[in-house]
Amino acid sequence: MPRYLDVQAPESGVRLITLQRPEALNALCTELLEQLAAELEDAERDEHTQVVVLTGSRKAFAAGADIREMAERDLVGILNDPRVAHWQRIATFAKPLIAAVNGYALGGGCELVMCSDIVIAGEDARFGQPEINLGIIPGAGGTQRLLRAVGKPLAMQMVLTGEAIGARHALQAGLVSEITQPELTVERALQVARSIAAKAPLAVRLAKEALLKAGDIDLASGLRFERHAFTLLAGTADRDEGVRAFMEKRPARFTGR
Ligand code: DAK
Repeated sequence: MPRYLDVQAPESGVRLITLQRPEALNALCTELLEQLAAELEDAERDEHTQVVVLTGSRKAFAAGADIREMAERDLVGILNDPRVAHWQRIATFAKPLIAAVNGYALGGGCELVMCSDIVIAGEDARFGQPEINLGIIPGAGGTQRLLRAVGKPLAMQMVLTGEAIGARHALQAGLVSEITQPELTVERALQVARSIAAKAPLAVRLAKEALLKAGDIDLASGLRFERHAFTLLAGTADRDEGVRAFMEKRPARFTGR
């Protein structure tokens, strides 16, 4: 099976995953999704990895599911689709995931962006859910996460027309967190990753979990979760170290305990 990912560790605590299927604009074939899910699981188990940066090429972050592969699947194939499990594993990655996006992020590519926690986009990035042009709808969370991210009118417009939006519009709508020059996208994402990787790992993990709950559950339950997580962190060595480092006017040295 070809390897569709390039994996580097350019900074301490940071894993950089680059999608590499240029001949199909990083279309997300089953093998690529399987490799990505496995890589994220490995990163989650690895105590030296605190943050993952995910990127594609200058032309495409990912142009969606592999349409050629879709053409070969009948209804039974769709019911037993292994991609459902791969997407589930990707969407539940517990450590921070930063997408560095240039070019096309369409269909499953846009859904991959929305599974990420922080999105740094090049000025030329394009985000869209064009599935309607193929007679289908988004299948990896596109209707649900897009509406939560950008609100009803824009989500409806994007999903029902299939038309993509540019990086500035995506920033204004809340789909991305920051825009850079295209050649600086990965560098900026790594800078953000480095900053997060220097924090207390348990606090980072629980902060991500608490923030994601805000989109899923009612306010009272979310506040309860926050209180429990806050109390739990109060008993960690890293909390003692963080407070002590502040008093001693020095950088904290967190150990993940
Ligand atoms: N799949 C397969 N090949 C693709 C592809 C794709 N999505 N996108 C591009 N390619 C291939 C092209 O076929 C072409 O290959 P050759 O013909 O050279 O062999 C090569 O990449 C270069 O593409 P173009 O020649 O088309 O390049 P252009 O610059 O002219 O156009 C484009 C770029 C991105 C506008 C265009 O390629 C395009 O419209 N691509 C399709 C975009 C699209 O419709 N994406 C949505 C796919 S549906 C599921 C979860 C998720 C999904 C489904 C199920 N489950 C959990 C069950 C998601 C569905 C989708 O994403």
